[in-house]
Amino acid sequence: MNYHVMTLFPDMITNAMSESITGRALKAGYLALEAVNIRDFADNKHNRVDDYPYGGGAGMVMQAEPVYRCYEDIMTRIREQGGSAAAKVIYLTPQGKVFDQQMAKEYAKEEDLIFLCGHYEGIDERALENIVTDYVSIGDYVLTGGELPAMVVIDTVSRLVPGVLNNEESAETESFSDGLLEYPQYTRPADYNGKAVPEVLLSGHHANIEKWRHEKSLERTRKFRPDLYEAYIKEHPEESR
Ligand code: 6GU
Repeated sequence: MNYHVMTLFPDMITNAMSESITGRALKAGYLALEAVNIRDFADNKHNRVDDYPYGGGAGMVMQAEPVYRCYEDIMTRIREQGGSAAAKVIYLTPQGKVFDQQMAKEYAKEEDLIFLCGHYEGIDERALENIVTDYVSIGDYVLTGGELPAMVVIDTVSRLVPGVLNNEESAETESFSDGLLEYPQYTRPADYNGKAVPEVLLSGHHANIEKWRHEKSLERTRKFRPDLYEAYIKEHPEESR
């Protein structure tokens, strides 16, 4: 998977992605990441990429031309490396479709993903019309820019890319893979300040442990995410109680 991020803050992206599991996968070559500074494509000697909004109003708007030239620069490299001329361009915006695990699964099939991070009051609509294929939000709240949302999408997609997780970290039994929240986990000591680990987990009886974990998943999902619980029960009516 090759990620290309258009941003005014490239260090924010490369620094965060170089840590932990994504950092390991970048080093091992399962992932590649370039953060391209939109400011490098400014057409004036002050490297300004924003201007006042037509029609007035608060804040500044990112200009179309530097964004478009940055995109062309990235597409040239993708073509040189034999990538798809139809690479998706994901614009991070609170106006977008709310990101979920299903969207991550679809993105993980792509060879290249291009992210466009806005700042100020937004980006000139004409640049968006020309290049953006997907408008994506990460939830109903407002952030200062698209960098954190881009990293949320990249992190989520990355753990679905083959090779990124090892067997122990494997994606399979975790929250949302079957539409339920994860069951509680425990490690040593067996007694922590008078709080004991549930007996069944010490029993070595694997069928009982699986049953207990599934019950805990159901219980939690019903309590904290009734929306997910209802959807799960629709698919598995025999588990209703
Ligand atoms: Cl994608 N961008 C910004 N600026 N704020 C957000 C968001 C995106 N998703 C939720 N809030």
